[in-house]
Amino acid sequence: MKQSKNQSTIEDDRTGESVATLTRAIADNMFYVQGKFPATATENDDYLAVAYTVRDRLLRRWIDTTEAYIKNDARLVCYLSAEFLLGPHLHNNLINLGLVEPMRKAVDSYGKKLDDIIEQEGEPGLGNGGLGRLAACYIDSLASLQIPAIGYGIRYEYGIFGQQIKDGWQVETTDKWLNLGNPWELHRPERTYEVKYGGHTESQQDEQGNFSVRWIPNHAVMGVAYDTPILGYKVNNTNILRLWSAQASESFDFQDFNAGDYMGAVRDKMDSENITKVLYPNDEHEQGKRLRLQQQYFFVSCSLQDMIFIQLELANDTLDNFHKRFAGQLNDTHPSIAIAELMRLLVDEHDMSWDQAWDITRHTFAYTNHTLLPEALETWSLPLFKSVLPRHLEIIYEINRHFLKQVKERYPDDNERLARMSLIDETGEKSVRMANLACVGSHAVNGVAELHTELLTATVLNDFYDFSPEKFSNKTNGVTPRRWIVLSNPRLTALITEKIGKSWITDLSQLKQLEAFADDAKFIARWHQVKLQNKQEQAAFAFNQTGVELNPESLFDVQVKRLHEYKRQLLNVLHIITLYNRIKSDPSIDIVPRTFVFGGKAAPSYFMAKLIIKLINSVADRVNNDADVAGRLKVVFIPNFNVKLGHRVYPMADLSEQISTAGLEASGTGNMKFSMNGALTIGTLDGANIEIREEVGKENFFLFGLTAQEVADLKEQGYNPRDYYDNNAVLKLVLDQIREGYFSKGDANLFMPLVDELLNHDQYLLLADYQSYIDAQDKVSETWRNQDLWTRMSILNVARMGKFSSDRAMQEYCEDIWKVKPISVASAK
Ligand code: 26Q
Repeated sequence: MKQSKNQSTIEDDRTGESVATLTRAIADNMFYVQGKFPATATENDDYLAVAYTVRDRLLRRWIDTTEAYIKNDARLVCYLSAEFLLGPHLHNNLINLGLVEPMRKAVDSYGKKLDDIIEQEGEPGLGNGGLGRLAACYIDSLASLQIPAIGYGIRYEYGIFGQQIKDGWQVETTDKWLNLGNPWELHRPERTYEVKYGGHTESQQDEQGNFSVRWIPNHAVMGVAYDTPILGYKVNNTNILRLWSAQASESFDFQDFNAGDYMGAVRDKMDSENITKVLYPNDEHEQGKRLRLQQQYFFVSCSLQDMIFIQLELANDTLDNFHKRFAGQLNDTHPSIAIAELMRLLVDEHDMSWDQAWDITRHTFAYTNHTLLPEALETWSLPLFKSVLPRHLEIIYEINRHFLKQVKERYPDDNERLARMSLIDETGEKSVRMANLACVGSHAVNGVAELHTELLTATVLNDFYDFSPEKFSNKTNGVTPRRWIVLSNPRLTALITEKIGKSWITDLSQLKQLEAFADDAKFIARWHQVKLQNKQEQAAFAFNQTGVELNPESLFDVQVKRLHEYKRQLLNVLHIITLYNRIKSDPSIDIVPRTFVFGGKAAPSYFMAKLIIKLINSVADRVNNDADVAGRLKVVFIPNFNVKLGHRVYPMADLSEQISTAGLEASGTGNMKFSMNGALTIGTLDGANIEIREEVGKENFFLFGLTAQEVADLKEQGYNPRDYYDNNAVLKLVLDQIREGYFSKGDANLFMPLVDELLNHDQYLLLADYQSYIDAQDKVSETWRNQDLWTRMSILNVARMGKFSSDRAMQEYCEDIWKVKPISVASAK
């Protein structure tokens, strides 16, 4: 800051926070960073100028943060994740800086609207769904809690595909998110590492008889860092998200292998850069794709080399203390090759003994599991693995040898157990079991909700739990209240803050204070008004986008999440058709008006999920255009559900659909976002639903369906879905209609696969839960008729959601697993 002679202060253009300075800074960035002036500026230029102005203010804090962490010899969390589903940055950063209102005025002075500029930002869709979004919430909380942390991941050139709906079907488009430039990232070419692939290994012995292994790869790729600053809420701490981008390694390919073959060399270059080209759009495991393994190893190797660089060069420490410097968290098994890679780096490249390296590795890593579906556990066939990572396969064999020796000592005559716990699956096509590797190479393993952790330790990871129960713990997921309340629901934020102040934003348990107003008629009326205004705003938006007219007074019944059979969007459809049939058989029936909202992407190769999307849109067609319905039921499918649309959807919902088959949804996090925004939940006893219901009170939650235990028992004794079809005339009619083409203009083939699956297998027990679901929905409607009661329940839901802040989750990881402490960063200004 400069001081002028008369002592009045002139703010620096890049750090000042007054309206006048921000106004100047916007023009300055437009001119000197973008080379534009008002007459040539596009809407995107307006956005970029504001974004650069915000970024300048982050960079100041980022430098202060790095200095503070180095000075304090900080212990660092390294969150390794193949996905970070960030959502747009601008609004979030303005909130965290406390600069929304000054920036609004600065933008006003150019005759523009800040809301339009915020809307202009696209989103980095570098994730599929829950797991990727969780990583984004966690890095927000870590910065807000002042925990030194780095997020490590992949800078996909194409993120999750865009979804269009054409004739009711999902059509995919590519996500060119970098096309208009990304003002939030900094290219760090000086942080570039080599990543090797393929080839073979050779062992050698030196004069002392020491054995060592040399890996002779046949290919190498360079990984270049791109850093995005992640600022905490109203603190100076600015952590980094470091994403790796693949670049061809000229020296390697051009000189060593391709002399004389210029075209071949260029092709190799293109192949190299393919590694970070595109995000795999499956949110459950897709079997054995070479490129996927290359991606995983690529970002893990870059990240570990970077951590070693930090340890040796920035912290001036030794590798003996690596595990004291870093807590490495593996977000599912996707980065679990890190265990073998750290061993390789320490033993092969830094000459450490196997035993010391293993000690360091185990103390460095911890593993979070996100799935119970046994078919979703990651494995790699041995031939594929060996051809991509021959040295790592040897290391995994060696880890396995040491490990199985211990197992054998503990369970001398239990060969079956040995076979189950082996890192190598020898039944059928031999493969590497990444979950086993992750368990063995980590000092802590956790599930993401209480039920999930219970089932994990009782089923898929039971042997590992038996072997080392002390490693296992539960860490129930959470979501960040900054993005999922403050940013997305300004009306609710204002009302809450008016009543209880703003401490809830960083201590969500403070919402408890709202309970005192749950019976206050005036407060109830205002709460109701907030929800209604949110619905009106989104109804207007939807009308604008699609021409569909929504009734804001109707009950907004919402299910947004990836399309999956186990998430049972189809059960929701069965309910809609049931209501429709009630109207058809008595058009004058008194029925609660409902708007059914769906959103979510189906993996492009997932036939059944795509057919469910088509069914939703076909039912919408029929219901929305039937004169008998008279607008009392509306069905809409929001195309391309993403973080940005989430900002609109959660605040407008009255009812949150969390209806997965019990025992299959590890946690769910959308369930938390809805309830925090005042929606009531209709749900099964699955994932975090159970804990949400415990917190908000069972009288404020619409429960239905079989428990996980009952599901298992029913399957055990032989489940026959046809029994339910034969014994329930209402259900029978619904299924017959779908089958006979009632929703497909007479085409009796179209939806046959869906009905066939329900009648012959019904793997996810929709028919078993149907009646219970309908009964619960009827109770929902009944409750809705008493609007004051409904609103009271809504208030109590929000008041009691404190537990589900990602701040709480991160604090638990910090204390129980990572053993890291906050470091507060003073302002340099
Ligand atoms: C793996 C290998 C190859 C290709 C793709 C994948 C892959 C990618 C993404 C496998 C799984 C995912 C994502 C899984 C996921 O999002 N799981 C969800 O995690 C949430 C956060 O813990 C939970 O709330 C959800 O219950 C869980 O389904």
